[in-house]
Amino acid sequence: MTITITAFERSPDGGKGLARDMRVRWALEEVGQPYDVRLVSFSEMKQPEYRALHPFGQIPVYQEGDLTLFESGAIVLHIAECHPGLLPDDANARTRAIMWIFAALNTVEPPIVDRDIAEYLENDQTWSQQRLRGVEKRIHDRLAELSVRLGDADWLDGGFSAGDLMMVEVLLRLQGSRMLERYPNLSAYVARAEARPAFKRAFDAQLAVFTGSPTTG
Ligand code: GTB
Repeated sequence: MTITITAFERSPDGGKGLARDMRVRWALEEVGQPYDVRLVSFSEMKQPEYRALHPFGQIPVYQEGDLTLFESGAIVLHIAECHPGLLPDDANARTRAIMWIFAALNTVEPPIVDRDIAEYLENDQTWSQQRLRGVEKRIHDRLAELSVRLGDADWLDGGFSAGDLMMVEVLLRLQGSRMLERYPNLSAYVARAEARPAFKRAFDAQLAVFTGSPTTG
């Protein structure tokens, strides 16, 4: 059955892979599932037809037969559960990998998103620098804790899993901030993930939207 995802017609990041279609593309590449991409404009995302698919008018949407999903975490989990490659077979290890997806989205990502908001949307406010410092402290607390847990392991819990995919996606949003540099093991963790052929294929596919090449994964 054909899988179709939505992505920005023009991502504000100019193809750096920071929009949330990237994590879905990467998961599909990891499990070897081909997919089509429907590019949408900001105005199209706010139309009733699109909101019928995604109530918040955002990307990504995932469609497969009569299944329509929004929320990148739910989409990646669905892909991981339907195809081998992103979740371990052992039941406990599988649940722990899912736990790491939630940890990435619920515990690590929120202050990172807050930082982008403080830096780009609130920078004209008198309190923005103070806010930025507070948010960066929260991020460093999380990174330090994550760094201790990862230690010198390659991945968070055994082999590469959807939990690592999501955690790396979240950490990648810090690129440009230099915040990861203080944690050599986290920097190496991200680099290790970026070196995966599936990551590269996904990255190139989203970049191709900007260079005019085909957008099918
Ligand atoms: N919780 C949802 C999920 O995980 O799927 C969040 C989805 C979401 O935030 N989608 C964003 C969107 O559609 C794109 S990814 N925004 C349009 C809108 O809300 O109107 C967030 C994003 C956008 C741009 C950059 N960037 O340019 O660096 C990075 C991340």
